[in-house]
Order: sequence, then structure tokens, then C-alpha cells
Amino acid sequence: MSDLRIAVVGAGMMGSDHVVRIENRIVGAQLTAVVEPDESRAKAALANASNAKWFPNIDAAINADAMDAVLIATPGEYHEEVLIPALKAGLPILCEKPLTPDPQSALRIVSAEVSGGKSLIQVGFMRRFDAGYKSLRALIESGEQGDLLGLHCAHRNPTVPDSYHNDMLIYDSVVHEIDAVRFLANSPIKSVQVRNLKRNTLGPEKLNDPILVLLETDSGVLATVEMNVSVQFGYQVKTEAVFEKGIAEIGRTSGMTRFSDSKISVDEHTTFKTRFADAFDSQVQRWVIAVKKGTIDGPSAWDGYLAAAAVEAGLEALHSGKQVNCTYEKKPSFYK
Ligand code: ISE
Repeated sequence: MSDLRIAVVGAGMMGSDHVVRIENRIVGAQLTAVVEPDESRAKAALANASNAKWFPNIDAAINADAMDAVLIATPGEYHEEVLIPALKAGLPILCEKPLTPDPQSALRIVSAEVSGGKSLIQVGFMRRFDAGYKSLRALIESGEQGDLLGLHCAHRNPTVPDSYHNDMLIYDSVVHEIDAVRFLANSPIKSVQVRNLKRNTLGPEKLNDPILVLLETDSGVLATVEMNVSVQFGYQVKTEAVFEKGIAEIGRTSGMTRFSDSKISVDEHTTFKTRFADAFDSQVQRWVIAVKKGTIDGPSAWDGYLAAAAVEAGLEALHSGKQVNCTYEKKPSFYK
């Protein structure tokens, strides 16, 4: 079977990472297009791609028949303007999280996919492809340690750029836990509550960080999430699961341990690009294989919508300090 021709849309931090991934590590696919309005960014990405062409926008790439599938890696607020034309062109799509930042726009995407009659969208919640998350999910499902009672999640970034603002704590960062907690507990998020830890003065002035988020599932599992984007020391995503019989922990760094200067130290990641590199690779490889079979292999647009609906509750909880219940539309039979 011939290689799947992929266009990466957005050549920022994540898009350029995917360019290198597709070019060097993914089997059965080739990068044929980079869609990016900023010419210098596009050129920097194209320097790592042997056969790809530059297109300033998605319509130009579609009109040139430059690809068989699209990987969207622009910021979440720009996803809809690429998703709609790509869906109309009948192209399979791997869309970085969040599908869209709010449930209204996510529902517009869902209805566009449903009316096309074909599963074309996979959402890039890459943690579902991480070895630790997969083994924890399997342990929970096995019932070996009894029922899952609660989760303690820590999501820590060393720093964030100036463009990162308070609401992004929820829709750009906690959105990962919103999907992961639902995935691990196998139950929808029922309510969200947010409190602030004492503010870290080393973070950007406009940011009230870190926060503590409580996610409650329909099944009664309570997850605490420490969302911290100014922790300074490294990139860390850990989860501890509390069972009826014991505890399980994932996400402890496996970096080199050093014994020197009367100290023991272990290297930690500094970015999600390395922490989740294997998960990103596995996600993209499995998507390529699935697309060739005319399907998806991962979270759907409906999963993207559910996350957006819980994000909406999370934003209200962040602004009001109250516990906010999530509300969801009825699932279309298309996604069953
Ligand atoms: C970023 O967009 C990501 O998706 C990272 O996984 C997350 O750790 C970070 O907080 C987000 O800003």
C-alpha cells in the first residue's frame, strides 16, 4: 500500500515536532505539506522535511490535492477553521487537543462529522497512548486491587510563555486530566471545583497559579489535580491511584540517577515533547494504520466534545470558586 500523504497544519512547537516525527519515525506515511501562514516558521519546519511543500492556508493545500490526511497542530482556538474545510474535503484528521476550546464549537464539529457520515476525526489526547496510563487503565479494569476510589494527579510545567493566560490552566492544560480521568475511571466527569494554592510569585504576573482542581466522576471517583505551570524545576506528570487494596503510581521519571557531591539526583524531563515522545509516536503511527483502513484508533470528536463541556464547567468553577456540574448533550448514535 502506498504511503499516506500527510499535511501538518501549524508549524509552531507541536507542529514542528510532528514534522520531525512523520519524517523520521512513522512508517507508511510521508509528509507532503506544511500549512502555515508565517513563512519563516514554515521554512524552518520544511528544513526537516524532504518532500513537503508550503501552503499558507488549508484551502490552498486542499485545492492542490496536496495530502490524503491532515494533522492539525495550531492552537485550539484556530482548530475549527481548519476542521470544517478538511471535513468537507472528506480528509481524515488527527486534531491536537483540545478539539476546540468550548462545547458550542465542538458540537458544530460533531454535527459536521455526523452529517458527512464517516468517522474522520481523532483527537490528540496522547496520554491514552502512554505506557503508564495504559497499564494503569488495565489494572483498574482488571479489578485486581479492588475498586478504584480516587486519583491524585500532578501536572507540572517548568514555566509557560507570556501568551499563556489564566483560563488556559483549564482549557489548555487541565483538559488533559479531564480526558485522562474519564479514561482511567471509565466514567464521565460529573463536576469540577477549583481552588488556588498560594500564588507562585515566580510565574507571569497575570497568572494565579498553581491551582487545585477536583474532578468528580459519575462513578464517584474523586480526582485531585495539582495544575502548576511555574514549578521551575522540570516537566512532570504523575498520577497516583487509590484502590480498595493498595495504591498504584505512574509517571515517576525514569531518567538517569546520579550519585555525586554527596547527593543522589535523578534527571527529570523539561518538556512534554520528551515526557510523552513515545506516546506521540504511538498515537501518530496507530492513526496512520487506522486511516489506511478507513477508521480512527483513539479518542473521537465526541470525546473532544465531552472534554470541552467539562472544560466549560471548569472555567466557571475557576471564576466562581463554586463546584460546578457538567452538562452534556445526548450522544449521537453515530458514536456508539
Ligand atoms: C500544552 O499545550 C500541553 O498540551 C502540555 O501537555 C501541557 O503540559 C501544557 O500545560 C499545555 O500548555
